[in-house]
Amino acid sequence: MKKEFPKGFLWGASTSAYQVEGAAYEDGKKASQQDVINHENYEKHGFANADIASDHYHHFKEDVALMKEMGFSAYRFSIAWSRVFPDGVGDVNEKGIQFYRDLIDELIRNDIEPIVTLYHYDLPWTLVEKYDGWIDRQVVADFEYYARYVINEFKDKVKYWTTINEQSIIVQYIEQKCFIPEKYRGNNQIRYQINHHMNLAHAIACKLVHELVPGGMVGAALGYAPVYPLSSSPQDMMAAQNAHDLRNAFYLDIYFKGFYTKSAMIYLEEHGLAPVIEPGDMELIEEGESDFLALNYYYSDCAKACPLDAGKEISYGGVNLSGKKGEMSGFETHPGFYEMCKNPNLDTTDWDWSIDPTGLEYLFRDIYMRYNKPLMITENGMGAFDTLTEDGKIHDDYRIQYLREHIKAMKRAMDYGVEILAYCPWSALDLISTSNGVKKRYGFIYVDRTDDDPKECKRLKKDSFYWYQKVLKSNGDELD
Ligand code: BGP
Repeated sequence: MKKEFPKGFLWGASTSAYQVEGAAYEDGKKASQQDVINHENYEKHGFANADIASDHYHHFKEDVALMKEMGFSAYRFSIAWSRVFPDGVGDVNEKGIQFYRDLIDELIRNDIEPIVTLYHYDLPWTLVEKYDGWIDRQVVADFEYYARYVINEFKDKVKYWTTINEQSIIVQYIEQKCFIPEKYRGNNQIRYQINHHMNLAHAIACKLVHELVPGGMVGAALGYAPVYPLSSSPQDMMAAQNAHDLRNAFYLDIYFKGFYTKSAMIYLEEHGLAPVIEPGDMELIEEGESDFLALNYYYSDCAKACPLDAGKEISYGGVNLSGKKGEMSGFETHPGFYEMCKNPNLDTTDWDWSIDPTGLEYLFRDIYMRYNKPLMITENGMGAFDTLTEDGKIHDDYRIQYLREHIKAMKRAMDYGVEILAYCPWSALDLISTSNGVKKRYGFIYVDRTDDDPKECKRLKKDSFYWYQKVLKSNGDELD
C-alpha cells in the first residue's frame, strides 16, 4: 500500500430501520410495506418477520456503546417513515421522532457521525392502501412532506444524507422491495415507473438538503455490481455493455447528469417498458444535484449474449432461498440485449453471490473517473451461517477475510486517485436479511435469536468485532 488512509476518513457500519429496529407497532408506529411483506415471508418460507428484528429500538444505547468500543467514527442507518408519520402524511408521531432524536444524540455524544438514509424499502402501508404506493405519482408529494420534516428536524446534527436505498435493486427485485398489488404483478413497466417516481423523490431530497442543511451533503445509495462479459467474444462484450447501460449507467446518469441513458431508454421504449415522464420531470431531476454517491457493493455480475431467437423471455433477477450453493432461481434475461450468468472465475457465498474484491476497485475507478464526485461505501459484506460456540464465541474468519480483501481493494482505488469518504460495511449487528431471514448473518455483533424464536436478542462480539476494532484503531493500516 502506498499512502495511508486520510485523517478523518469515516469508518463504521450500516443497518436499515425495518431490518434492525423491531417495535414495529410500538409507540404509535404503524405498519410499513416491509412489515406486511415480511409477515408473508414468514408464512411462506419461515423467515423471521420485522416485528422484533434485532430489537434495536430497545437496545440502541447498548448498540451504540458497542459501536464506540469498535471505534466507529460513522454509523449509517435509515429512518422509518411510518414511525415518524404512521399514515405517511399528517400528524407527526412524537414518540417516533423522539427515538431518532435520542439515537442521533447518543451517536454524537460518542463522536460517531450519523449518515442518515431517508428511505430504505419501508413505505408506510397506509400509502399502499390509499393509492398502491410507489406506483402512483402522489407518493412523490408525500415523500417530500416526510423528507422536509425529517431534514429540517436534524439539519443541525446530520451532515450526510442518503436519499433512496438501491433503486437498481428495487427494479430487479420489485416484489421483495415494494408491495405490489395483485393486479400489477407481472407488469414489468411498473418497475421503471416506480423508479421514475423515486428519481423525482431523490431530486427533491437533494434540493431539500441543499436548502435546509448548512454544509450538508447528499446523494443516493446505489446497489451496484460491475458487469463483466462472460468471454472476450465481441457479442458477450456488447451484452456486458448493454447490461451496464440498463443496470448501472441508468442510475449513475440520473444522479450525476440528470438524464436517462439513451441506449437503455431506447431498449425500454421498444419493449413498452419505459416510464411515463411528465413535463417538468426531467428539469426537476436535473436540479437535484448530488454531492456524492453512496455505493452498496456485494458482488460483481457477468453477462453473455442472448440472441433474439434463443426462445427466451424477459425475466428479472433470481434468488437463492435455501443458502445451498447452486440454488439460485434464475438470471435476468433481455432477449436481443443481454442475459446475466454465473462468472466461472469467481467463488460465491452460500447464497450464490460472487466474491470479488477486485470488482470493488474496478467500480470505484470506473465511476470516479467518469463522474468525478466523492464516493462512499454504505454497504459491503458477507452473508453467512455463523455458529455460536458453547462458550459464546463466533469464529467468523470468512467474514474477516472478505472484508480485509475489500478494504485493500478500496485502498488501491484511493491510491489511484479516487476520493472516498467512508467505509460502512453491512452490517453493524446481525439483522433480518431482505430475502433470507436471520440465519443469513452479516454483523460484527451477533444477535442471539433464530427465525422462529426472538429469545432476548442478546448481543455477543464476533471475532470480526475484535478484528475491525484493530483496523479502526490503526486507521486501516493493520488489516492482518
Ligand atoms: C442490500 C440492502 C440491504 C441488505 C443487503 C443484503 O441490497 O440494501 O437492506 O439486506 O442488501 O441483502 P440480503 O439481506 O438480501 O442478504
